[in-house]
Amino acid sequence: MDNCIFCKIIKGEIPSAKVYEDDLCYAFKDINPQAPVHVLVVPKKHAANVLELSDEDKMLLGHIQLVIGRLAEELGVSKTGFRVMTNCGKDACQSVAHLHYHLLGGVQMTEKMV
Ligand code: DGP
Repeated sequence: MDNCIFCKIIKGEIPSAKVYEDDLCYAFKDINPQAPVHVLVVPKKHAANVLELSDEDKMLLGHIQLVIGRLAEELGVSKTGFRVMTNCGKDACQSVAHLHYHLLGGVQMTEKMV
């Protein structure tokens, strides 16, 4: 998508601190980290959020889950714990309209999620 920040990051048109890349997804450090480990994992295919996904994306989504698990191990938070979240829409404060999963770890979080 032409005016999507994350599409531009994936294409290398905007610089990012890349953590991982394969044919289907791209992972990079969040510009405004909220934890010692704060990585965004995004599909290369543009979708605004989970509401734009369909049956044909099942394999992609499973793949992303596996990548997130592997990254948690590589980034050293798999034993201590980590949180994976995706914001969708206004009430969740989604600020970038390209589906992305926050991988957060390296700190003791609270039980509260909102
Ligand atoms: P969300 O609120 O769930 O839409 O999160 C969007 C995240 O994207 C937010 O934590 C900041 C991050 N972000 C926005 N623009 C950029 C950017 O240009 N580079 C990087 N690395 N992260 C960005």
